[in-house]
Amino acid sequence: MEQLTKEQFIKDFKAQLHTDYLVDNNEATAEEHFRTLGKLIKRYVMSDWLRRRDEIVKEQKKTAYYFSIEFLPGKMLQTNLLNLGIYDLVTEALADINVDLTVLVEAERDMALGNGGLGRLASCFMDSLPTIGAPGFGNGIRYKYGLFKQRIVNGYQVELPDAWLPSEGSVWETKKPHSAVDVKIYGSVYLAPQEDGALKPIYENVKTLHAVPYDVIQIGFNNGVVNNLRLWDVELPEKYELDYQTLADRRRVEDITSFLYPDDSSRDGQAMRLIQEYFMVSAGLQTIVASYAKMQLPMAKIHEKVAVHINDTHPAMAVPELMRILMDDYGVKWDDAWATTTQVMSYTNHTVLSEALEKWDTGLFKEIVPRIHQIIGEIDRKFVKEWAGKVDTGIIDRTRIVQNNQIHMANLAIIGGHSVNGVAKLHTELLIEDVLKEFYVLFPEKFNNKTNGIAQRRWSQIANPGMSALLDDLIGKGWRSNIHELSELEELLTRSDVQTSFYQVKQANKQKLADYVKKTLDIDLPIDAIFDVQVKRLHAYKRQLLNVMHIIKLYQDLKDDPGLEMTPRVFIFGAKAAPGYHFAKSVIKIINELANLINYDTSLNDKLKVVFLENYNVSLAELIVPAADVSEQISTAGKEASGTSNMKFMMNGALTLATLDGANIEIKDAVGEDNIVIFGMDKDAVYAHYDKHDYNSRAIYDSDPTIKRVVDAFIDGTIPNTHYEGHEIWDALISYNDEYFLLEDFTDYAEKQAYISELYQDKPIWQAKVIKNIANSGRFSSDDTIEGYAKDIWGII
Ligand code: B1H
Repeated sequence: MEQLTKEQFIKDFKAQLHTDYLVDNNEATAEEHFRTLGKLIKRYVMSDWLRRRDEIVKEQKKTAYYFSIEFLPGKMLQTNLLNLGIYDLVTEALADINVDLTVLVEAERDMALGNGGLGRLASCFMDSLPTIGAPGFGNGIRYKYGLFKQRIVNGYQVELPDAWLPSEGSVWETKKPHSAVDVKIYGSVYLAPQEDGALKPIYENVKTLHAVPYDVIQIGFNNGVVNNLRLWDVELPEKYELDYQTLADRRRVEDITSFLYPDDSSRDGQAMRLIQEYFMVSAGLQTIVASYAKMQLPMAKIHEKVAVHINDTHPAMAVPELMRILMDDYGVKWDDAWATTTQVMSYTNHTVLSEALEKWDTGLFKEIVPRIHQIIGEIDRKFVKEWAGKVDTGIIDRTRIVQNNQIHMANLAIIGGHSVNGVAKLHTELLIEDVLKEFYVLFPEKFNNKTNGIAQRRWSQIANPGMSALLDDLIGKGWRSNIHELSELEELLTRSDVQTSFYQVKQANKQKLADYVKKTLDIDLPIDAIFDVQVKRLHAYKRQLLNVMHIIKLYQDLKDDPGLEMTPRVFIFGAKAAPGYHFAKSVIKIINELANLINYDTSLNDKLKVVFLENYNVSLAELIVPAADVSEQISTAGKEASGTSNMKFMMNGALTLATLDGANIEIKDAVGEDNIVIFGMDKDAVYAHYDKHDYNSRAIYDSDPTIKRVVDAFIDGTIPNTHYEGHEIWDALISYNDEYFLLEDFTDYAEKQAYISELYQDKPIWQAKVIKNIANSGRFSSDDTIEGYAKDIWGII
């Protein structure tokens, strides 16, 4: 954008307010101020945006399209101001006319079109792609309702719809009706032989959906590059309105883009989800192929200009859909279409949990996407034929796409692409050695690792202005554009004035969070206590319950001996449970009742507090992460593919208490063993139990009185109002043999927690470790991660 002055900005801002709302600055609401600023930002970047588009077309740049059923940007105002380089200017200009930027920031609704880490990662990539100047665009769904809003009522989770989208639409998007495409579902299809011998698909009784794109600006950091996140909405095509005569018919169509499915990591196949997946894939690919066609290059070489990334299996229908478009719409022969399709496609796996590997009944495919069903059948048949006689038939049986009348989406994505990556070193190893080992026999060259990263600007400069100002003082401002300069802190680890400054910043951030807790929950948090935080989706494998067991132990210790010397602790939780995930909801109830028990027990002398923050989301994370002293990353080893909050906490100077799982291992490698606290079984120990079938939680329970007492607290009335939930949990731990090995890891966990309490007392040592973590967090920048994708997988830079 062109050079902007404060005066010009104020003029623009007031004029925009007049145009849109017919109000003067002093009459406008925060919402009106926010939208006005958003519109101005869009106006300021418009020339960059158009130039970017023209440049890609003119230079015929190879472009990557990141297909994801989830994007979780949170709020965009601050990021956009920062990346445009006008954050300070706008803050000051607004202050001059008595407008407080922080109030405008609050007025923006979180865009929560994702469940958790997977969607947030996609949004970090959307920030990093333009920042490294790469032509990389997002492709997803414009859900009218994001992830549900969580309320806690009597300790229970209640889910409310998240109507995030104002009736005027999001201020960051631009509707593009002229770029709409039609997507066909249902009906039947048969292949009619043509005179030239080719087979032409003839469709009957199909339903046509009108897919309308909304383009959301993605601004690069200080480089004039603006990319695009394309989100698709469904409309009724006027041309086909006779297909949808009743209100109910119409509602069913509108429902396609109405909400995000809230089940992080597993779900059984609902038809609507399959339609969502196909809708987004088909609309995206039709557009991409049409714009390639304009280049007048051979269709069979589309891989030279286009890369499509399949983020988890949800967009895996991209493989057969590209085949369909190339063959049916552009007359490309199967073999040529297949050769180019496999070069276009690449896939990221995000989980090893077997329940999360998507499978669909063939019947549903046949009904909803009959042509895709046919093409998948053919891909499968050719795959089996190609490998027959070359490898063990068992391998073919287990790697083929169609098995027992089910379509295995991961198999489709792997067979139909040229790259498969995991999201942390350990995770990729596990894919190769275990989960996908038979694919590794067939296609070793496809496998590679891309450890996740985070958009560091949001998680440092925006979320933690106090720390950022301190960093400017200590090492200059260079770190703001080159995060690796944080390593200059290595020289300062033991300087006591520096330690004190970081401590003061942390205390101020803790006070800010404490103020929020006071306001929302009316609980007083002592900020000299250790703020010990576990925020993430609620899932048994993430082991929030292990954290709870430790809190129960501390509570019991303090009740036994009220005079016990103990570093005060505040345990902070934030977690949404999938609405149908019974066990997870019971854990939430337990945490809330335990919090009630502990927070109002004056005999504990404020040594222990427990807080469950409702509706954990990106914005809340930006408040919580900078205030944490301890980052709980305690999943059963081998289960958490990567984790990304672990990186955010590290960058904000929390010490990580972790199992050797996911990216925790790489954090350990970055800071060294002395600057992270590791406990529990590693992946080999976990796998040894699987191999030998020798885990016995009851034996541990029977032989360890401390553990027995903690586990029994779930059923002996210690925690009020949890009769039902307590028994459910006791049963999971004892009767059902503790699937995630909490009991085995408990003792080490509690010991390492005691060690942390001791460590915190020694400020110089603690602070040196804190600074060491910040100094080494630069390697988890998503700018670097995405550069790896762009070079190694997509070949776009
Ligand atoms: C991750 C999911 C996921 N892995 C299915 N898998 C979903 C799977 O709605 N669905 O159907 C939703 C989400 N999410 C997470 O991805 C991993 O658990 C994290 O460890 C990882 O950091 C994150 C990003 O790679």
